[in-house]
Amino acid sequence: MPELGQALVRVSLPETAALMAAPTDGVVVPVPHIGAQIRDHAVYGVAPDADVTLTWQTQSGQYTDGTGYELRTPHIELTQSDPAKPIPDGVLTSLRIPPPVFGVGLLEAIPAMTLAELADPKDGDRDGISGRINQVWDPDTQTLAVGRFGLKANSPNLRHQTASAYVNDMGITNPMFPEADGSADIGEQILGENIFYVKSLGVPARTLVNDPTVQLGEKLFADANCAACHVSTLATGPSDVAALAHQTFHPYTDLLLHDMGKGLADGRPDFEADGQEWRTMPLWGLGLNQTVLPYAGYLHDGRARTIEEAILWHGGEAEASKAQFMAMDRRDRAALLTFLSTL
Ligand code: HEC
Ligand SMILES: [Ca+2]
Ligand SMILES: [Ca+2]
Repeated sequence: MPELGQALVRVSLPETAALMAAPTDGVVVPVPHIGAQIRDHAVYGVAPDADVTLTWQTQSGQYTDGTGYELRTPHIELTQSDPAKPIPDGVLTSLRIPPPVFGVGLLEAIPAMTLAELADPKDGDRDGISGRINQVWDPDTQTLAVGRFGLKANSPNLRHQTASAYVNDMGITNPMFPEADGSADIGEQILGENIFYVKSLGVPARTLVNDPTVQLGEKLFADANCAACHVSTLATGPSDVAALAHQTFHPYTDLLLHDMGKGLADGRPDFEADGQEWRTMPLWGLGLNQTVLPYAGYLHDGRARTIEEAILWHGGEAEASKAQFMAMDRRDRAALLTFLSTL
């Protein structure tokens, strides 16, 4: 899939009551012989899980001022030549791009209490926004924990996130996800060093903070209620890394799940996240995404080619914010996008 670079496809079977009772799996029921993720490449001598064909469907729309735009939706088709790994009818699929990994040490050190205070699952203040915490399984502690990482917040901490990336994205077994006989490709030391590496990756500084256009954009961001989900300022609690402890920082996320409408739905639940819910994406460093990776897209599956398209895809709890963006004149839209690109 050259257009998206490292895009990957998560798969699972529709949930069954029996499996839903097991908190370790959430509601993700792995596909027999394949697991929960398609590996469309493999090392020499091993067949890939399946081939993934990606096609795009485009649709056009208009801002209130009549300016036109075009959005594209991805469609994936899985084809299987290996009869030993049949793809069952009704398989649930979810196309994903890998999110940036800087700043995650700060996100991990936000006290769970802060996230609980930001959550408003029943929309008690009736602003149309009902963020909620994903409760997920932590294999280390064998308990449910607050989900923070992953596009549906299905991972409780960087140890789990890193270990599951090793096994799912690269097929490398490790102390948290070993082989059936208990052995593993890498040990505690390599896993630990990698966790420390992502944990300590710094966040790019904001630029042009005194520029009048950027300041206008920041005001419009607040006016359109974007900050109800993309929370600008949070603080860490204690941390085993001194540099991460008690820091005030600006991630532009609440780490909570929000219903983003049918347009962005993948229909594939993950723990308590349903098929329409996604974790608010942090917006820090946004303007550098395509500097780092020129073909990087936005949103969970990279469908948005620009920051502007990413906003136009917002629906569900973010419908009112999107409507405000669509009603802005050309100058205001440009100012908001300029602000976002300086984060
Ligand atoms: C109801 C909560 C909510 C509101 C309000 C909201 N967003 Fe979002 N935003 C999200 C979620 C959730 C995602 C991730 C969607 C996905 O994974 O596909 C997201 C993704 C984004 C992205 C893509 C980031 C990336 O790295 O790909 C941008 C840009 C963005 N939002 C900007 C805005 C702006 C600007 C506003 C106000 C006009 C806004 N959002 C309002 C929840 C919200
Ligand atoms: Ca609310
Ligand atoms: Ca909700």
